[in-house]
Amino acid sequence: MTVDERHMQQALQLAANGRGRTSPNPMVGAVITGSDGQVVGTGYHESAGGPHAEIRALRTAGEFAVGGTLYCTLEPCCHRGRTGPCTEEIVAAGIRRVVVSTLDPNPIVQGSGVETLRRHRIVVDVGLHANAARDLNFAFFTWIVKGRPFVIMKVATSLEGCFSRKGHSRTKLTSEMADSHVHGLRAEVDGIAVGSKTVIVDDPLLTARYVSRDRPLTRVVFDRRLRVSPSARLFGTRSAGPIIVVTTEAQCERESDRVRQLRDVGADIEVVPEADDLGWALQKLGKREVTCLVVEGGKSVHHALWRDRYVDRVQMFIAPMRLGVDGEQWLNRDLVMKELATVRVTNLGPDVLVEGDVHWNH
Ligand code: AOF
Ligand code: ZN
Repeated sequence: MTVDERHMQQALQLAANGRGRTSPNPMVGAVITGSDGQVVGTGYHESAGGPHAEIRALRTAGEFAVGGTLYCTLEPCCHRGRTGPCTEEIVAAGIRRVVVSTLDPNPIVQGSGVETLRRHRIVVDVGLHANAARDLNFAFFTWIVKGRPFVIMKVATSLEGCFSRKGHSRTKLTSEMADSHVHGLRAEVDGIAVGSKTVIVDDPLLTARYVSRDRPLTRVVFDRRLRVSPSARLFGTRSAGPIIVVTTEAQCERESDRVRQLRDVGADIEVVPEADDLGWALQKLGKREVTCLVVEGGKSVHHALWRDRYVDRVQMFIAPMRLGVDGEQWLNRDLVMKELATVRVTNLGPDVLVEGDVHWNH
């Protein structure tokens, strides 16, 4: 490993300290070496609104940054957002060289951070460990470019690909170990979505349990026909974060009483057109700064998201049991598998998690 690679590796590790806390901002890490090559400063972005990674690293380095090199997992920004432009401070600190892992796809940055640094005669190298830097921020990269959240389609199935027993409420398939993994995943995303049938049949809480999470979790119910009841347990969890019911304009007019009752129990109603309702819903969630959404079912929501190519990642938990003739099939698992570009398999006690990114969105 070269010296540059080693320092960028450290910057990537630092960036990951912000996991689950930086949204809607990316995770970013920075390392500064002084003119003698020794590490003199480190930092990472802790939360949106707080100082950027570079600024924190510059603060720890102080005057030792003069003549030094900055390693940064994302192109330094040159705009004024919640905080000021990093490029100005890098220049003012006397940094001589900047090694950037990947450009910032934010349309207001997108290469101009690098240009600004070069205009000030700072040597800039781009592309070291770029894939790792992009993997770290898959959600941010999708959201900032497409305006919609990164969509994870999550399902638990039996060996033969069934997700529940026909006509039964709540079929328990996975083990406790898989369940705690799911709650860990919920701690990192911005939102969880389900279809109205899942709320009616399973009456889930949709909260992140057994893990620490200190920011709100947005819960979304896709409910074109406004069937969800204001007495669903979900509406008792308003303190965990917003609860958004997505429905159509026509249904809102027809069911004005239901709309009022849902608002009374704390739901936000998002109205979308009939055509491409999911696409509109995702854009509206994007505007609410939901950068990563896990869709936990049911089958019809999964089917529609898959058909319209909004799924970015698939997570299939497979339990070692068969439901036989009683079982209700999920989507065609073989067809879904064929579209996955990268597949990872993890053992979770008796269950297996098969996870992959869908090639058409990558
Ligand atoms: C960096 N370093 O650590 C981060 C960056 O509202 P602001 O001022 O925090 O700016 C947010 C944008 O800045 C965000 O959309 C992304 O483009 C970039 N994030 N940039 O140089 C950092 N977190
Ligand atoms: Zn910045």
